[in-house]
Amino acid sequence: MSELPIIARARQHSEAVAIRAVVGDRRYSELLARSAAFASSLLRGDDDLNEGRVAYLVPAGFDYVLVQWGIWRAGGVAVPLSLSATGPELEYTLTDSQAQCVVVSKAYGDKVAAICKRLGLRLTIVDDFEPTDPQALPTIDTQRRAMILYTSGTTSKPKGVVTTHANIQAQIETLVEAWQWQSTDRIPLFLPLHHVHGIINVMSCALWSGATIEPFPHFEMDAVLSRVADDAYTVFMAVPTIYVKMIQALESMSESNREKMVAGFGRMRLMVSGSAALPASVHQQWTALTGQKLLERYGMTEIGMALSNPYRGDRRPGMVGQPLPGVQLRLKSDEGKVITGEGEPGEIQVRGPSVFNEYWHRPEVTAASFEEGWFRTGDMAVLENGYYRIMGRQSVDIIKSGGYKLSALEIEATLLEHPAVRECAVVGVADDTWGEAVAVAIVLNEGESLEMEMLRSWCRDRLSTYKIPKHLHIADALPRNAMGKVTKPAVATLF
Ligand code: MCA
Ligand code: AMP
Repeated sequence: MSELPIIARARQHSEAVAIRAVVGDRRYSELLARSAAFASSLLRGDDDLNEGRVAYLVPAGFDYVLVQWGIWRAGGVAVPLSLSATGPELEYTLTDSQAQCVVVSKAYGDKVAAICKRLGLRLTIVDDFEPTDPQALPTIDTQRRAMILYTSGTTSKPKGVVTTHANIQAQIETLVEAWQWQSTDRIPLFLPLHHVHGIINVMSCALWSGATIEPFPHFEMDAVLSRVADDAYTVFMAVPTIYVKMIQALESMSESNREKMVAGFGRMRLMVSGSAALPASVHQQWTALTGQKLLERYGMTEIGMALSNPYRGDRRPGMVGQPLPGVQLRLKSDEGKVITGEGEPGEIQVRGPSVFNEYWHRPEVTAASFEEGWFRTGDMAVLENGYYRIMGRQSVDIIKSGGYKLSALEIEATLLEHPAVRECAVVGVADDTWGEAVAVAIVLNEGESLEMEMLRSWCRDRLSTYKIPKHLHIADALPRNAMGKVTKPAVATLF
Protein backbone atom coordinates (compact mmCIF):
# COMPACT_ATOMS: atom_id res chain seq x y z
CA MET A 1 0.00 0.00 0.00
CA SER A 2 1.44 3.37 -0.93
CA GLU A 3 1.81 5.84 1.90
CA LEU A 4 2.06 9.59 2.06
CA PRO A 5 5.62 10.52 1.09
CA ILE A 6 6.47 12.15 4.44
CA ILE A 7 5.41 8.96 6.25
CA ALA A 8 7.32 6.71 3.87
CA ARG A 9 10.40 8.90 4.32
CA ALA A 10 10.10 8.69 8.12
CA ARG A 11 10.26 4.88 7.94
CA GLN A 12 13.76 5.21 6.45
CA HIS A 13 14.92 7.02 9.60
CA SER A 14 12.84 5.23 12.20
CA GLU A 15 15.58 4.96 14.83
CA ALA A 16 16.81 8.57 14.44
CA VAL A 17 15.79 11.28 16.91
CA ALA A 18 13.05 13.43 15.37
CA ILE A 19 12.34 15.74 18.32
CA ARG A 20 14.90 16.69 20.95
CA ALA A 21 13.43 17.94 24.23
CA VAL A 22 14.42 18.33 27.87
CA VAL A 23 11.65 15.87 28.78
CA GLY A 24 13.21 13.25 26.50
CA ASP A 25 14.10 12.61 22.87
CA ARG A 26 11.44 11.16 20.58
CA ARG A 27 12.29 8.97 17.61
CA TYR A 28 10.71 8.77 14.16
CA SER A 29 9.42 5.28 15.07
CA GLU A 30 7.38 6.84 17.92
CA LEU A 31 5.99 9.51 15.62
CA LEU A 32 4.93 6.84 13.15
CA ALA A 33 3.24 4.67 15.76
CA ARG A 34 1.53 7.49 17.66
CA SER A 35 0.32 9.31 14.56
CA ALA A 36 -1.23 6.07 13.24
CA ALA A 37 -3.01 5.60 16.56
CA PHE A 38 -4.13 9.23 16.57
CA ALA A 39 -5.42 8.85 13.00
CA SER A 40 -7.49 5.87 14.18
CA SER A 41 -8.92 7.90 17.04
CA LEU A 42 -9.93 10.65 14.61
CA LEU A 43 -11.55 8.15 12.26
CA ARG A 44 -13.66 6.61 15.03
CA GLY A 45 -14.46 3.60 12.88
CA ASP A 46 -14.97 5.46 9.58
CA ASP A 47 -12.78 4.55 6.57
CA ASP A 48 -11.57 8.04 5.67
CA LEU A 49 -12.09 11.61 6.90
CA ASN A 50 -12.56 12.50 3.23
CA GLU A 51 -10.93 15.93 3.55
CA GLY A 52 -12.89 16.93 6.64
CA ARG A 53 -11.12 19.86 8.32
CA VAL A 54 -9.46 19.22 11.66
CA ALA A 55 -8.20 22.35 13.41
CA TYR A 56 -5.53 22.17 16.11
CA LEU A 57 -3.98 24.45 18.69
CA VAL A 58 -0.80 22.74 19.78
CA PRO A 59 2.66 24.25 20.47
CA ALA A 60 5.75 23.05 18.61
CA GLY A 61 6.83 19.59 19.71
CA PHE A 62 6.13 15.87 19.44
CA ASP A 63 2.37 16.36 19.89
CA TYR A 64 2.19 18.92 17.08
CA VAL A 65 3.71 16.48 14.59
CA LEU A 66 1.65 13.52 15.71
CA VAL A 67 -1.55 15.56 15.36
CA GLN A 68 -0.59 16.89 11.92
CA TRP A 69 0.47 13.47 10.64
CA GLY A 70 -2.54 11.84 12.31
CA ILE A 71 -4.93 14.17 10.46
CA TRP A 72 -3.17 13.48 7.17
CA ARG A 73 -3.09 9.72 7.67
CA ALA A 74 -6.82 9.72 8.45
CA GLY A 75 -7.53 11.58 5.19
CA GLY A 76 -8.30 14.93 6.85
CA VAL A 77 -7.24 18.49 6.07
CA ALA A 78 -4.98 20.03 8.73
CA VAL A 79 -5.89 23.55 9.89
CA PRO A 80 -3.23 24.78 12.33
CA LEU A 81 -4.39 27.60 14.59
CA SER A 82 -2.28 30.48 15.88
CA LEU A 83 -1.27 30.19 19.54
CA SER A 84 -1.46 33.98 19.83
CA ALA A 85 -4.89 34.35 18.20
CA THR A 86 -7.67 36.01 20.17
CA GLY A 87 -11.11 34.42 20.67
CA PRO A 88 -12.73 36.26 17.75
CA GLU A 89 -9.80 35.35 15.46
CA LEU A 90 -10.05 31.66 16.41
CA GLU A 91 -13.80 31.65 15.93
CA TYR A 92 -13.41 33.16 12.48
CA THR A 93 -10.89 30.50 11.40
CA LEU A 94 -12.99 27.63 12.76
CA THR A 95 -16.12 28.93 11.07
CA ASP A 96 -14.52 29.83 7.77
CA SER A 97 -12.72 26.48 7.44
CA GLN A 98 -15.90 24.61 8.48
CA ALA A 99 -13.80 22.59 10.90
CA GLN A 100 -15.44 19.40 12.16
CA CYS A 101 -13.36 19.13 15.30
CA VAL A 102 -10.58 20.85 17.24
CA VAL A 103 -7.55 19.22 18.84
CA VAL A 104 -5.78 21.15 21.62
CA SER A 105 -2.98 20.78 24.11
CA LYS A 106 -4.37 20.84 27.64
CA ALA A 107 -2.72 24.20 28.33
CA TYR A 108 -4.79 25.78 25.52
CA GLY A 109 -8.08 24.05 26.33
CA ASP A 110 -9.62 27.10 28.00
CA LYS A 111 -8.87 29.22 24.97
CA VAL A 112 -11.17 27.25 22.71
CA ALA A 113 -13.59 25.33 24.96
CA ALA A 114 -16.32 27.98 24.98
CA ILE A 115 -16.00 28.60 21.24
CA CYS A 116 -16.25 24.87 20.48
CA LYS A 117 -19.34 24.62 22.66
CA ARG A 118 -20.98 27.55 20.90
CA LEU A 119 -20.13 26.21 17.43
CA GLY A 120 -21.00 22.62 18.35
CA LEU A 121 -17.50 21.30 17.59
CA ARG A 122 -15.94 18.22 19.11
CA LEU A 123 -12.90 19.12 21.28
CA THR A 124 -10.08 16.59 21.76
CA ILE A 125 -7.29 17.10 24.29
CA VAL A 126 -4.18 15.58 22.77
CA ASP A 127 -2.51 15.05 26.18
CA ASP A 128 -5.40 12.76 27.19
CA PHE A 129 -5.22 10.64 24.06
CA GLU A 130 -4.76 6.93 24.88
CA PRO A 131 -3.74 4.83 21.88
CA THR A 132 -5.93 1.83 21.22
CA ASP A 133 -5.36 -0.79 18.49
CA PRO A 134 -4.87 1.16 15.27
CA GLN A 135 -7.39 0.50 12.52
CA ALA A 136 -6.58 0.26 8.80
CA LEU A 137 -5.78 3.71 7.46
CA PRO A 138 -6.93 4.98 4.07
CA THR A 139 -4.67 5.32 1.05
CA ILE A 140 -4.31 9.04 0.33
CA ASP A 141 -3.81 10.28 -3.21
CA THR A 142 -1.24 13.10 -3.17
CA GLN A 143 -3.59 15.28 -5.26
CA ARG A 144 -5.96 15.47 -2.31
CA ARG A 145 -6.20 18.56 -0.08
CA ALA A 146 -3.85 18.43 2.90
CA MET A 147 -3.71 21.78 4.69
CA ILE A 148 -5.37 25.18 5.01
CA LEU A 149 -3.26 28.11 6.23
CA TYR A 150 -4.92 31.44 6.91
CA THR A 151 -3.20 34.44 5.36
CA SER A 152 -4.06 38.12 5.44
CA GLY A 153 -4.17 40.16 2.31
CA THR A 154 -6.20 42.60 0.32
CA THR A 155 -9.49 41.26 1.67
CA SER A 156 -10.60 42.36 5.13
CA LYS A 157 -10.61 38.89 6.67
CA PRO A 158 -7.83 36.30 6.21
CA LYS A 159 -8.27 33.74 3.42
CA GLY A 160 -7.63 30.00 3.70
CA VAL A 161 -4.82 28.87 1.40
CA VAL A 162 -5.38 25.23 0.46
CA THR A 163 -2.39 23.06 -0.44
CA THR A 164 -2.48 19.43 -1.56
CA HIS A 165 -0.06 16.74 -0.41
CA ALA A 166 1.67 17.08 -3.79
CA ASN A 167 2.05 20.87 -3.30
CA ILE A 168 3.58 20.31 0.12
CA GLN A 169 5.91 17.65 -1.24
CA ALA A 170 7.10 20.03 -3.98
CA GLN A 171 7.61 22.85 -1.46
CA ILE A 172 9.74 20.56 0.72
CA GLU A 173 11.72 18.85 -2.05
CA THR A 174 12.89 22.05 -3.67
CA LEU A 175 14.40 23.26 -0.36
CA VAL A 176 15.88 19.89 0.61
CA GLU A 177 17.69 19.88 -2.73
CA ALA A 178 18.71 23.53 -2.88
CA TRP A 179 19.90 23.83 0.73
CA GLN A 180 21.29 20.29 0.94
CA TRP A 181 19.35 19.09 3.98
CA GLN A 182 20.96 16.04 5.62
CA SER A 183 19.95 13.49 8.25
CA THR A 184 22.73 14.84 10.48
CA ASP A 185 21.12 18.31 10.61
CA ARG A 186 19.81 19.78 13.86
CA ILE A 187 17.59 22.86 13.85
CA PRO A 188 15.79 24.95 16.48
CA LEU A 189 12.08 25.48 15.82
CA PHE A 190 10.74 28.67 17.40
CA LEU A 191 8.71 30.17 14.55
CA PRO A 192 4.91 30.00 14.75
CA LEU A 193 3.47 26.76 13.37
CA HIS A 194 0.51 28.18 11.48
CA HIS A 195 2.70 29.59 8.69
CA VAL A 196 4.83 28.12 5.91
CA HIS A 197 8.15 29.35 7.32
CA GLY A 198 7.84 27.25 10.49
CA ILE A 199 5.76 24.37 9.08
CA ILE A 200 7.50 23.72 5.76
CA ASN A 201 10.95 25.34 5.75
CA VAL A 202 11.91 24.26 9.26
CA MET A 203 9.73 21.40 10.50
CA SER A 204 8.79 19.47 7.36
CA CYS A 205 12.17 19.80 5.61
CA ALA A 206 13.86 18.50 8.77
CA LEU A 207 11.45 15.57 9.14
CA TRP A 208 11.68 14.74 5.42
CA SER A 209 15.46 14.48 5.81
CA GLY A 210 15.62 12.43 9.01
CA ALA A 211 17.09 15.42 10.85
CA THR A 212 16.44 16.52 14.46
CA ILE A 213 14.22 19.40 15.57
CA GLU A 214 14.56 21.18 18.90
CA PRO A 215 11.21 22.90 19.57
CA PHE A 216 10.52 26.07 21.56
CA PRO A 217 7.01 27.39 22.30
CA HIS A 218 8.09 30.75 20.80
CA PHE A 219 11.38 32.59 20.24
CA GLU A 220 13.11 32.40 23.63
CA MET A 221 16.26 34.41 23.05
CA ASP A 222 18.33 33.31 26.07
CA ALA A 223 17.50 29.62 25.73
CA VAL A 224 18.18 29.59 21.99
CA LEU A 225 21.47 31.50 22.31
CA SER A 226 22.70 29.23 25.05
CA ARG A 227 22.04 26.16 22.87
CA VAL A 228 23.83 27.88 19.99
CA ALA A 229 26.88 28.22 22.25
CA ASP A 230 26.60 24.44 22.94
CA ASP A 231 26.87 23.74 19.19
CA ALA A 232 23.37 22.27 19.30
CA TYR A 233 22.47 23.29 15.74
CA THR A 234 23.77 22.95 12.20
CA VAL A 235 20.98 24.96 10.50
CA PHE A 236 19.13 28.09 11.67
CA MET A 237 16.13 29.82 10.08
CA ALA A 238 14.53 33.05 11.27
CA VAL A 239 12.80 36.26 10.23
CA PRO A 240 14.78 39.54 9.99
CA THR A 241 13.31 40.85 13.30
CA ILE A 242 14.93 37.92 15.11
CA TYR A 243 18.34 38.69 13.57
CA VAL A 244 17.95 42.35 14.60
CA LYS A 245 17.03 41.31 18.17
CA MET A 246 19.96 38.85 18.30
CA ILE A 247 22.41 41.53 17.14
CA GLN A 248 21.16 43.81 19.92
CA ALA A 249 21.51 40.99 22.47
CA LEU A 250 24.99 39.96 21.32
CA GLU A 251 26.21 43.54 21.36
CA SER A 252 24.98 44.14 24.88
CA MET A 253 26.43 41.00 26.54
CA SER A 254 29.87 40.46 28.08
CA GLU A 255 32.69 39.79 25.64
CA SER A 256 33.31 36.25 26.90
CA ASN A 257 29.65 35.28 26.50
CA ARG A 258 29.48 36.90 23.10
CA GLU A 259 32.53 34.93 21.94
CA LYS A 260 30.83 31.62 22.84
CA MET A 261 27.61 32.47 21.00
CA VAL A 262 29.38 33.88 17.99
CA ALA A 263 31.57 30.79 17.71
CA GLY A 264 28.42 28.59 17.77
CA PHE A 265 26.81 30.61 14.98
CA GLY A 266 30.05 30.60 13.01
CA ARG A 267 30.17 26.79 12.96
CA MET A 268 26.67 26.26 11.53
CA ARG A 269 26.48 25.04 7.95
CA LEU A 270 23.54 27.28 6.99
CA MET A 271 21.69 30.33 8.33
CA VAL A 272 18.63 31.56 6.44
CA SER A 273 16.54 34.74 6.61
CA GLY A 274 13.13 35.29 5.07
CA SER A 275 9.44 36.25 5.40
CA ALA A 276 10.33 39.95 5.09
CA ALA A 277 13.08 42.07 3.60
CA LEU A 278 16.44 41.67 5.34
CA PRO A 279 18.05 45.12 5.29
CA ALA A 280 21.52 44.93 3.66
CA SER A 281 22.93 46.64 6.78
CA VAL A 282 21.63 43.80 9.03
CA HIS A 283 23.05 41.21 6.60
CA GLN A 284 26.45 42.91 6.81
CA GLN A 285 26.32 43.36 10.60
CA TRP A 286 25.55 39.66 11.03
CA THR A 287 28.53 38.67 8.90
CA ALA A 288 30.79 41.08 10.76
CA LEU A 289 29.68 39.62 14.12
CA THR A 290 29.60 35.89 13.33
CA GLY A 291 31.39 35.33 10.03
CA GLN A 292 28.15 33.78 8.65
CA LYS A 293 26.73 35.01 5.36
CA LEU A 294 22.96 34.78 5.74
CA LEU A 295 21.12 33.13 2.87
CA GLU A 296 18.09 35.31 2.06
CA ARG A 297 15.18 33.77 0.22
CA TYR A 298 11.70 34.91 -0.85
CA GLY A 299 8.42 33.03 -0.54
CA MET A 300 4.71 33.28 0.15
CA THR A 301 2.03 31.12 1.76
CA GLU A 302 0.44 30.44 -1.64
CA ILE A 303 3.64 29.25 -3.34
CA GLY A 304 6.12 28.09 -0.71
CA MET A 305 9.61 29.34 -1.50
CA ALA A 306 10.29 30.78 -4.94
CA LEU A 307 13.62 32.61 -4.94
CA SER A 308 16.82 31.89 -3.06
CA ASN A 309 20.40 33.01 -2.86
CA PRO A 310 22.71 30.08 -3.61
CA TYR A 311 23.77 27.51 -1.02
CA ARG A 312 27.19 27.52 -2.68
CA GLY A 313 28.10 30.79 -4.30
CA ASP A 314 27.61 34.49 -3.83
CA ARG A 315 24.91 35.45 -1.27
CA ARG A 316 24.27 39.09 -2.01
CA PRO A 317 22.90 41.47 0.67
CA GLY A 318 19.60 43.03 -0.39
CA MET A 319 18.96 40.38 -3.07
CA VAL A 320 16.83 37.21 -3.03
CA GLY A 321 18.73 35.28 -5.70
CA GLN A 322 17.22 33.09 -8.39
CA PRO A 323 14.28 30.68 -8.83
CA LEU A 324 14.50 27.46 -6.82
CA PRO A 325 14.46 24.07 -8.61
CA GLY A 326 11.04 23.35 -10.15
CA VAL A 327 9.82 26.96 -9.73
CA GLN A 328 8.93 28.92 -12.85
CA LEU A 329 8.96 32.67 -12.31
CA ARG A 330 8.34 35.69 -14.51
CA LEU A 331 8.01 39.45 -14.06
CA LYS A 332 5.00 41.21 -15.58
CA SER A 333 5.10 44.97 -16.17
CA ASP A 334 2.26 47.36 -15.27
CA GLU A 335 1.47 47.46 -18.99
CA GLY A 336 1.01 43.68 -19.07
CA LYS A 337 4.30 42.88 -20.81
CA VAL A 338 6.45 39.90 -19.76
CA ILE A 339 9.82 41.38 -18.84
CA THR A 340 12.77 39.56 -20.34
CA GLY A 341 15.67 41.85 -19.53
CA GLU A 342 17.40 43.28 -16.50
CA GLY A 343 16.63 46.55 -14.71
CA GLU A 344 12.90 46.68 -15.49
CA PRO A 345 10.56 46.19 -12.51
CA GLY A 346 7.48 44.00 -12.64
CA GLU A 347 5.12 41.88 -10.58
CA ILE A 348 6.45 38.43 -9.59
CA GLN A 349 4.29 35.67 -11.06
CA VAL A 350 4.91 32.01 -10.26
CA ARG A 351 3.94 28.66 -11.76
CA GLY A 352 4.83 25.08 -10.82
CA PRO A 353 3.97 22.13 -8.56
CA SER A 354 4.47 24.08 -5.32
CA VAL A 355 1.73 26.61 -6.14
CA PHE A 356 -1.40 26.19 -3.98
CA ASN A 357 -4.69 24.67 -5.09
CA GLU A 358 -7.22 27.36 -4.21
CA TYR A 359 -8.47 29.82 -1.61
CA TRP A 360 -10.91 27.85 0.51
CA HIS A 361 -14.47 28.29 -0.81
CA ARG A 362 -13.54 31.50 -2.66
CA PRO A 363 -13.47 30.45 -6.35
CA GLU A 364 -13.74 34.04 -7.66
CA VAL A 365 -10.80 35.23 -5.54
CA THR A 366 -8.80 32.17 -6.65
CA ALA A 367 -9.54 32.83 -10.32
CA ALA A 368 -8.64 36.52 -9.99
CA SER A 369 -5.28 35.71 -8.44
CA PHE A 370 -4.08 33.78 -11.51
CA GLU A 371 -3.18 35.14 -14.92
CA GLU A 372 -2.69 32.64 -17.78
CA GLY A 373 -2.00 29.94 -15.16
CA TRP A 374 0.57 32.07 -13.31
CA PHE A 375 -0.06 33.05 -9.67
CA ARG A 376 0.09 36.81 -9.15
CA THR A 377 2.05 37.45 -5.94
CA GLY A 378 1.42 41.21 -5.73
CA ASP A 379 5.15 41.67 -4.99
CA MET A 380 7.30 43.82 -7.28
CA ALA A 381 10.86 42.80 -8.18
CA VAL A 382 13.65 43.62 -10.58
CA LEU A 383 16.48 41.49 -12.00
CA GLU A 384 19.94 42.97 -11.44
CA ASN A 385 23.18 41.21 -12.44
CA GLY A 386 21.38 37.86 -12.55
CA TYR A 387 19.77 38.18 -9.07
CA TYR A 388 16.25 39.30 -8.18
CA ARG A 389 15.66 42.19 -5.80
CA ILE A 390 12.26 42.63 -4.07
CA MET A 391 11.05 46.20 -4.44
CA GLY A 392 7.91 46.08 -2.31
CA ARG A 393 4.24 45.26 -2.64
CA GLN A 394 1.62 46.56 -5.03
CA SER A 395 -0.95 47.04 -2.24
CA VAL A 396 -0.57 49.57 0.58
CA ASP A 397 -3.10 47.51 2.53
CA ILE A 398 -0.54 44.78 3.24
CA ILE A 399 1.83 45.33 6.15
CA LYS A 400 4.74 43.04 7.12
CA SER A 401 5.59 43.29 10.80
CA GLY A 402 7.95 40.90 12.61
CA GLY A 403 7.56 38.58 9.60
CA TYR A 404 3.76 38.47 9.93
CA LYS A 405 1.64 39.59 7.00
CA LEU A 406 -1.15 41.87 8.21
CA SER A 407 -4.13 43.35 6.44
CA ALA A 408 -4.67 47.05 7.09
CA LEU A 409 -8.30 46.46 6.11
CA GLU A 410 -8.81 43.81 8.79
CA ILE A 411 -7.34 46.08 11.49
CA GLU A 412 -9.40 49.06 10.27
CA ALA A 413 -12.59 46.98 10.38
CA THR A 414 -11.87 46.06 14.01
CA LEU A 415 -10.95 49.61 15.06
CA LEU A 416 -14.16 50.94 13.53
CA GLU A 417 -16.05 48.92 16.16
CA HIS A 418 -14.53 51.14 18.88
CA PRO A 419 -17.22 53.55 20.08
CA ALA A 420 -14.92 56.59 19.88
CA VAL A 421 -13.76 55.94 16.31
CA ARG A 422 -15.58 57.60 13.41
CA GLU A 423 -13.04 56.93 10.65
CA CYS A 424 -9.60 55.40 10.54
CA ALA A 425 -6.76 54.54 8.20
CA VAL A 426 -4.14 51.92 9.09
CA VAL A 427 -0.69 52.09 7.52
CA GLY A 428 2.70 50.43 8.03
CA VAL A 429 5.54 52.72 9.10
CA ALA A 430 9.20 51.79 8.71
CA ASP A 431 10.66 50.33 11.90
CA ASP A 432 14.26 49.21 12.51
CA THR A 433 13.26 46.15 14.58
CA TRP A 434 9.88 45.08 13.18
CA GLY A 435 10.44 46.02 9.52
CA GLU A 436 7.14 47.82 9.60
CA ALA A 437 5.04 48.79 12.62
CA VAL A 438 1.27 49.24 12.57
CA ALA A 439 0.15 52.87 12.77
CA VAL A 440 -3.34 54.32 12.68
CA ALA A 441 -4.80 57.75 11.99
CA ILE A 442 -8.22 58.14 13.64
CA VAL A 443 -10.98 60.71 13.36
CA LEU A 444 -12.95 60.67 16.62
CA ASN A 445 -16.67 60.89 17.12
CA GLU A 446 -17.93 64.20 18.50
CA GLY A 447 -16.89 64.74 22.13
CA GLU A 448 -14.74 61.54 22.35
CA SER A 449 -11.08 61.26 23.28
CA LEU A 450 -8.67 58.37 22.86
CA GLU A 451 -5.13 57.64 23.98
CA MET A 452 -2.68 55.01 22.77
CA GLU A 453 -2.86 52.86 25.91
CA MET A 454 -6.69 52.94 25.98
CA LEU A 455 -6.79 51.84 22.38
CA ARG A 456 -4.18 49.11 22.88
CA SER A 457 -5.95 47.60 25.86
CA TRP A 458 -9.28 47.66 23.98
CA CYS A 459 -7.57 45.82 21.09
CA ARG A 460 -6.11 43.08 23.29
CA ASP A 461 -9.23 40.87 23.29
CA ARG A 462 -9.81 41.37 19.60
CA LEU A 463 -6.48 41.36 17.74
CA SER A 464 -3.25 39.33 18.02
CA THR A 465 -0.44 41.35 19.64
CA TYR A 466 1.38 42.04 16.39
CA LYS A 467 -1.75 43.58 14.79
CA ILE A 468 -2.28 46.11 17.59
CA PRO A 469 -1.27 49.66 16.53
CA LYS A 470 2.05 50.93 17.89
CA HIS A 471 1.41 54.49 16.74
CA LEU A 472 -1.74 56.61 16.96
CA HIS A 473 -2.46 59.92 15.29
CA ILE A 474 -5.70 61.75 16.01
CA ALA A 475 -6.66 63.48 12.77
CA ASP A 476 -9.21 66.21 12.10
CA ALA A 477 -10.09 64.55 8.81
CA LEU A 478 -8.81 61.84 6.46
CA PRO A 479 -8.25 62.30 2.76
CA ARG A 480 -10.99 61.04 0.42
CA ASN A 481 -10.98 59.93 -3.18
CA ALA A 482 -13.29 61.19 -5.91
CA MET A 483 -15.94 58.66 -4.80
CA GLY A 484 -15.85 60.11 -1.28
CA LYS A 485 -14.15 57.01 0.20
CA VAL A 486 -11.52 57.43 2.91
CA THR A 487 -7.98 56.90 1.55
CA LYS A 488 -4.60 56.49 3.21
CA PRO A 489 -2.94 59.67 4.42
CA ALA A 490 0.73 60.18 3.49
CA VAL A 491 2.60 58.43 6.30
CA ALA A 492 5.31 61.10 6.41
CA THR A 493 2.75 63.77 7.33
CA LEU A 494 1.48 61.83 10.35
CA PHE A 495 4.08 59.65 12.04
C1 MCA B 1 5.24 41.93 19.19
N1 MCA B 1 5.39 43.22 19.59
C2 MCA B 1 5.36 44.01 18.52
C3 MCA B 1 5.17 43.14 17.42
N2 MCA B 1 5.10 41.87 17.87
N3 MCA B 1 5.49 45.34 18.38
C4 MCA B 1 5.43 45.84 17.14
N4 MCA B 1 5.24 45.09 16.04
C5 MCA B 1 5.13 43.73 16.14
N5 MCA B 1 4.97 42.99 15.05
C6 MCA B 1 5.59 43.70 20.93
C7 MCA B 1 4.56 43.16 21.88
O1 MCA B 1 3.44 44.02 21.91
C8 MCA B 1 5.30 43.17 23.18
O2 MCA B 1 5.32 44.49 23.69
C9 MCA B 1 6.72 42.84 22.79
O3 MCA B 1 6.84 43.20 21.41
C10 MCA B 1 7.05 41.39 22.95
O4 MCA B 1 6.03 40.64 22.30
P1 MCA B 1 6.27 39.14 21.89
O5 MCA B 1 5.08 38.61 21.15
O6 MCA B 1 6.77 38.39 23.09
O7 MCA B 1 7.42 39.33 20.86
P2 MCA B 1 8.51 38.34 20.49
O8 MCA B 1 8.32 37.00 21.11
O9 MCA B 1 9.83 39.02 20.65
O10 MCA B 1 8.14 38.10 18.95
C11 MCA B 1 8.84 38.60 17.94
C12 MCA B 1 9.02 37.50 16.88
C13 MCA B 1 7.64 37.00 16.44
C14 MCA B 1 9.82 36.34 17.46
C15 MCA B 1 9.78 38.13 15.75
O11 MCA B 1 6.91 38.12 15.96
C16 MCA B 1 7.71 35.90 15.41
O12 MCA B 1 7.88 34.73 15.75
N6 MCA B 1 7.62 36.25 14.10
C17 MCA B 1 7.72 35.29 13.04
C18 MCA B 1 6.52 35.30 12.18
C19 MCA B 1 6.63 34.27 11.07
O13 MCA B 1 7.13 33.15 11.23
N7 MCA B 1 6.16 34.63 9.90
C20 MCA B 1 6.16 33.74 8.79
C21 MCA B 1 5.01 34.09 7.90
P3 MCA B 1 5.05 44.81 25.22
O14 MCA B 1 6.23 44.16 25.89
O15 MCA B 1 5.05 46.30 25.26
O16 MCA B 1 3.74 44.17 25.52
S1 MCA B 1 5.56 34.44 6.29
C22 MCA B 1 5.70 32.97 5.54
O17 MCA B 1 5.51 31.90 6.14
C23 MCA B 1 6.19 33.09 4.14
C24 MCA B 1 5.84 31.88 3.33
C25 MCA B 1 7.70 33.27 4.14
O18 MCA B 1 8.24 33.84 3.18
O19 MCA B 1 8.33 32.84 5.10
P1 AMP C 1 2.89 35.46 3.74
O1 AMP C 1 1.77 35.89 2.89
O2 AMP C 1 2.70 35.61 5.20
O3 AMP C 1 3.30 34.11 3.34
O4 AMP C 1 4.08 36.41 3.40
C1 AMP C 1 4.61 36.43 2.10
C2 AMP C 1 5.11 37.78 1.80
O5 AMP C 1 6.28 38.07 2.58
C3 AMP C 1 5.57 37.95 0.38
O6 AMP C 1 4.47 38.19 -0.47
C4 AMP C 1 6.52 39.13 0.49
O7 AMP C 1 5.80 40.34 0.48
C5 AMP C 1 7.14 38.94 1.86
N1 AMP C 1 8.48 38.33 1.81
C6 AMP C 1 8.84 37.05 2.02
N2 AMP C 1 10.17 36.92 1.92
C7 AMP C 1 10.67 38.13 1.61
C8 AMP C 1 11.98 38.65 1.37
N3 AMP C 1 13.06 37.89 1.45
N4 AMP C 1 12.10 39.96 1.07
C9 AMP C 1 11.00 40.77 1.02
N5 AMP C 1 9.76 40.34 1.23
C10 AMP C 1 9.58 39.04 1.54
